[in-house]
Amino acid sequence: MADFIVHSLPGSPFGRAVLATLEEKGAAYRLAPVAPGTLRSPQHLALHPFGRVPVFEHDGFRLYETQAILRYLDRVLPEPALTPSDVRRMARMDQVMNVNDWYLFQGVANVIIFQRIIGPRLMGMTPDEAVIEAAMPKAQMVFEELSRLLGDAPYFTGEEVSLADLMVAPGVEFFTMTPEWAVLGPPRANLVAWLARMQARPSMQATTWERVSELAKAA
Ligand SMILES: N[C@@H](CCC(=O)N[C@@H](CS)C(=O)NCC(=O)O)C(=O)O
Repeated sequence: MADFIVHSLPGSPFGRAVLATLEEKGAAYRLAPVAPGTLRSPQHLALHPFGRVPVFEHDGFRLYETQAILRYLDRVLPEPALTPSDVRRMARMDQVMNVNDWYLFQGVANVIIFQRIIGPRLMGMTPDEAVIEAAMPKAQMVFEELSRLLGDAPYFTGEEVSLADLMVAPGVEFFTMTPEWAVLGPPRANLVAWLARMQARPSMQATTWERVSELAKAA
Protein backbone atom coordinates (compact mmCIF):
# COMPACT_ATOMS: atom_id res chain seq x y z
CA MET A 1 0.00 0.00 0.00
CA ALA A 2 1.49 3.33 -1.07
CA ASP A 3 2.03 5.87 1.71
CA PHE A 4 1.46 8.78 -0.63
CA ILE A 5 -1.90 9.51 -2.20
CA VAL A 6 -2.37 12.16 -4.88
CA HIS A 7 -5.88 13.29 -5.77
CA SER A 8 -5.60 14.66 -9.26
CA LEU A 9 -6.86 14.37 -12.80
CA PRO A 10 -5.03 13.57 -16.02
CA GLY A 11 -3.88 16.76 -17.71
CA SER A 12 -3.39 18.82 -14.54
CA PRO A 13 0.06 20.47 -14.70
CA PHE A 14 0.04 21.09 -10.94
CA GLY A 15 -0.92 17.47 -10.29
CA ARG A 16 1.82 16.36 -12.66
CA ALA A 17 4.43 18.37 -10.74
CA VAL A 18 3.55 16.37 -7.61
CA LEU A 19 3.59 13.03 -9.44
CA ALA A 20 6.89 13.84 -11.15
CA THR A 21 8.44 14.81 -7.80
CA LEU A 22 7.36 11.45 -6.33
CA GLU A 23 8.87 9.76 -9.39
CA GLU A 24 12.15 11.66 -8.95
CA LYS A 25 12.21 10.41 -5.36
CA GLY A 26 11.50 6.83 -6.42
CA ALA A 27 8.52 6.80 -4.02
CA ALA A 28 5.52 4.52 -4.34
CA TYR A 29 2.27 6.46 -4.60
CA ARG A 30 -1.36 5.99 -5.43
CA LEU A 31 -3.35 8.22 -7.76
CA ALA A 32 -6.86 8.89 -6.48
CA PRO A 33 -8.50 10.10 -9.69
CA VAL A 34 -10.77 13.13 -9.50
CA ALA A 35 -13.43 13.04 -12.19
CA PRO A 36 -13.65 16.22 -14.29
CA GLY A 37 -16.78 18.09 -13.30
CA THR A 38 -16.63 17.01 -9.65
CA LEU A 39 -14.29 19.71 -8.36
CA ARG A 40 -17.20 21.62 -6.81
CA SER A 41 -18.84 18.51 -5.32
CA PRO A 42 -19.20 18.42 -1.54
CA GLN A 43 -16.86 15.39 -1.47
CA HIS A 44 -14.08 17.22 -3.26
CA LEU A 45 -14.64 20.52 -1.45
CA ALA A 46 -14.16 18.59 1.79
CA LEU A 47 -10.63 17.79 0.54
CA HIS A 48 -9.91 21.14 -1.12
CA PRO A 49 -12.18 24.02 -0.11
CA PHE A 50 -11.12 26.00 -3.20
CA GLY A 51 -12.20 23.16 -5.49
CA ARG A 52 -8.90 22.47 -7.20
CA VAL A 53 -6.35 19.71 -7.67
CA PRO A 54 -3.97 18.34 -6.55
CA VAL A 55 -4.71 17.23 -3.01
CA PHE A 56 -2.08 15.15 -1.29
CA GLU A 57 -2.24 12.74 1.65
CA HIS A 58 0.54 11.10 3.61
CA ASP A 59 -0.22 8.88 6.53
CA GLY A 60 -3.33 10.83 7.56
CA PHE A 61 -1.78 14.25 6.84
CA ARG A 62 -3.64 16.13 4.11
CA LEU A 63 -2.23 19.04 2.15
CA TYR A 64 -3.15 21.14 -0.85
CA GLU A 65 -1.15 23.82 -2.74
CA THR A 66 1.47 22.35 -5.02
CA GLN A 67 4.44 24.33 -3.71
CA ALA A 68 3.70 23.19 -0.16
CA ILE A 69 3.34 19.58 -1.32
CA LEU A 70 6.61 19.64 -3.28
CA ARG A 71 8.57 21.14 -0.40
CA TYR A 72 7.01 18.65 2.04
CA LEU A 73 8.05 15.77 -0.22
CA ASP A 74 11.58 17.11 -0.48
CA ARG A 75 11.78 17.23 3.32
CA VAL A 76 10.30 13.83 4.11
CA LEU A 77 12.17 12.17 1.23
CA PRO A 78 15.50 13.99 1.31
CA GLU A 79 17.22 11.91 -1.38
CA PRO A 80 17.81 12.89 -4.06
CA ALA A 81 17.63 16.51 -2.93
CA LEU A 82 15.47 18.68 -5.17
CA THR A 83 16.30 21.94 -3.37
CA PRO A 84 19.75 23.48 -3.74
CA SER A 85 21.68 24.10 -0.53
CA ASP A 86 23.11 27.42 -1.68
CA VAL A 87 20.77 30.15 -0.42
CA ARG A 88 20.81 32.15 -3.64
CA ARG A 89 20.06 29.12 -5.77
CA MET A 90 17.29 28.25 -3.31
CA ALA A 91 15.88 31.75 -3.67
CA ARG A 92 15.99 31.37 -7.46
CA MET A 93 14.06 28.11 -7.13
CA ASP A 94 11.41 29.83 -5.00
CA GLN A 95 11.22 32.71 -7.45
CA VAL A 96 10.69 30.46 -10.47
CA MET A 97 8.00 28.48 -8.64
CA ASN A 98 6.17 31.72 -7.96
CA VAL A 99 6.62 32.89 -11.56
CA ASN A 100 4.90 29.64 -12.48
CA ASP A 101 1.95 30.25 -10.17
CA TRP A 102 1.47 33.97 -10.60
CA TYR A 103 2.46 34.69 -14.18
CA LEU A 104 2.71 31.50 -16.25
CA PHE A 105 -0.48 29.93 -14.93
CA GLN A 106 -2.59 33.02 -14.17
CA GLY A 107 -3.62 34.71 -17.37
CA VAL A 108 -1.37 32.66 -19.69
CA ALA A 109 -1.67 28.87 -19.28
CA ASN A 110 -5.12 29.04 -17.73
CA VAL A 111 -6.23 31.00 -20.80
CA ILE A 112 -4.25 29.61 -23.74
CA ILE A 113 -3.99 25.98 -22.60
CA PHE A 114 -7.58 26.03 -21.47
CA GLN A 115 -8.75 27.45 -24.82
CA ARG A 116 -6.54 25.22 -26.98
CA ILE A 117 -6.41 21.91 -25.09
CA ILE A 118 -8.39 21.46 -21.88
CA GLY A 119 -11.67 23.02 -23.05
CA PRO A 120 -11.71 21.27 -26.46
CA ARG A 121 -10.64 17.88 -25.04
CA LEU A 122 -12.78 17.80 -21.92
CA MET A 123 -15.73 20.06 -22.78
CA GLY A 124 -15.93 19.98 -26.57
CA MET A 125 -15.24 23.75 -26.68
CA THR A 126 -13.97 25.63 -29.71
CA PRO A 127 -10.96 27.86 -28.97
CA ASP A 128 -11.77 31.56 -28.75
CA GLU A 129 -9.05 33.14 -30.89
CA ALA A 130 -9.65 36.66 -29.53
CA VAL A 131 -9.19 35.47 -25.96
CA ILE A 132 -5.96 33.67 -26.92
CA GLU A 133 -4.65 36.71 -28.79
CA ALA A 134 -5.34 38.93 -25.79
CA ALA A 135 -3.23 36.62 -23.58
CA MET A 136 -0.23 36.58 -25.93
CA PRO A 137 1.56 39.77 -24.76
CA LYS A 138 1.68 38.39 -21.21
CA ALA A 139 2.69 34.97 -22.56
CA GLN A 140 5.60 36.56 -24.44
CA MET A 141 6.69 38.37 -21.29
CA VAL A 142 6.55 35.20 -19.18
CA PHE A 143 8.45 33.05 -21.69
CA GLU A 144 11.06 35.79 -22.09
CA GLU A 145 11.53 35.98 -18.34
CA LEU A 146 11.75 32.19 -17.94
CA SER A 147 14.39 32.17 -20.67
CA ARG A 148 16.32 34.96 -18.95
CA LEU A 149 16.15 33.25 -15.56
CA LEU A 150 17.35 29.97 -17.06
CA GLY A 151 20.25 31.61 -18.87
CA ASP A 152 22.94 29.15 -19.98
CA ALA A 153 22.34 26.66 -17.17
CA PRO A 154 20.88 23.21 -17.79
CA TYR A 155 18.27 23.74 -15.04
CA PHE A 156 16.76 26.79 -13.36
CA THR A 157 19.00 26.57 -10.31
CA GLY A 158 22.15 25.41 -12.08
CA GLU A 159 23.54 21.97 -12.84
CA GLU A 160 20.92 19.94 -10.95
CA VAL A 161 17.19 19.57 -11.41
CA SER A 162 15.11 21.20 -8.68
CA LEU A 163 11.49 21.60 -7.64
CA ALA A 164 11.35 24.68 -9.88
CA ASP A 165 11.99 22.64 -13.03
CA LEU A 166 9.43 20.04 -11.98
CA MET A 167 6.86 22.73 -11.34
CA VAL A 168 7.35 24.67 -14.58
CA ALA A 169 7.94 21.85 -17.10
CA PRO A 170 4.39 20.41 -17.10
CA GLY A 171 2.92 23.82 -17.92
CA VAL A 172 5.50 24.73 -20.56
CA GLU A 173 5.19 21.32 -22.24
CA PHE A 174 1.49 21.99 -22.88
CA PHE A 175 2.42 24.96 -25.08
CA THR A 176 4.29 22.67 -27.49
CA MET A 177 0.85 21.30 -28.44
CA THR A 178 -0.42 24.74 -29.47
CA PRO A 179 0.25 26.94 -32.53
CA GLU A 180 1.43 29.64 -30.10
CA TRP A 181 4.54 27.56 -29.36
CA ALA A 182 6.07 28.69 -32.68
CA VAL A 183 6.48 32.23 -31.31
CA LEU A 184 6.89 31.39 -27.63
CA GLY A 185 9.34 28.47 -27.73
CA PRO A 186 11.77 28.22 -30.67
CA PRO A 187 12.93 31.87 -30.51
CA ARG A 188 14.27 30.93 -27.03
CA ALA A 189 16.70 28.10 -27.73
CA ASN A 190 17.75 27.71 -24.10
CA LEU A 191 14.14 27.11 -23.02
CA VAL A 192 13.57 24.58 -25.81
CA ALA A 193 16.75 22.69 -24.84
CA TRP A 194 15.72 22.76 -21.17
CA LEU A 195 12.30 21.35 -22.01
CA ALA A 196 13.89 18.54 -24.04
CA ARG A 197 16.14 17.81 -21.05
CA MET A 198 13.09 17.66 -18.78
CA GLN A 199 11.09 15.51 -21.21
CA ALA A 200 13.97 13.01 -21.29
CA ARG A 201 13.66 12.48 -17.53
CA PRO A 202 11.86 9.28 -16.52
CA SER A 203 9.81 11.34 -14.03
CA MET A 204 8.27 13.36 -16.85
CA GLN A 205 7.81 10.32 -19.07
CA ALA A 206 5.98 8.48 -16.27
CA THR A 207 3.52 11.34 -15.78
CA THR A 208 2.26 12.29 -19.24
CA TRP A 209 -1.49 12.86 -19.70
CA GLU A 210 -1.69 9.37 -21.24
CA ARG A 211 0.22 7.67 -18.41
CA VAL A 212 -1.85 9.43 -15.74
CA SER A 213 -5.03 8.44 -17.62
CA GLU A 214 -3.87 4.81 -17.46
CA LEU A 215 -3.22 5.15 -13.73
CA ALA A 216 -6.66 6.73 -13.28
CA LYS A 217 -8.36 3.87 -15.17
CA ALA A 218 -6.48 1.29 -13.13
CA ALA A 219 -7.36 2.96 -9.81
N1 LIG B 1 -2.48 27.09 -6.34
C1 LIG B 1 -2.96 25.77 -6.67
C2 LIG B 1 -3.46 25.77 -8.11
C3 LIG B 1 -4.08 24.44 -8.48
C4 LIG B 1 -4.91 24.57 -9.74
O1 LIG B 1 -5.26 25.66 -10.19
N2 LIG B 1 -5.24 23.42 -10.30
C5 LIG B 1 -6.09 23.41 -11.49
C6 LIG B 1 -5.76 22.20 -12.36
S1 LIG B 1 -4.10 22.26 -12.95
C7 LIG B 1 -7.52 23.26 -11.06
O2 LIG B 1 -7.81 22.54 -10.14
N3 LIG B 1 -8.44 23.92 -11.76
C8 LIG B 1 -9.82 23.76 -11.52
C9 LIG B 1 -10.59 25.03 -11.57
O3 LIG B 1 -9.98 26.09 -11.74
O4 LIG B 1 -11.79 24.97 -11.43
C10 LIG B 1 -1.82 24.76 -6.46
O5 LIG B 1 -0.67 25.17 -6.48
O6 LIG B 1 -2.09 23.58 -6.24
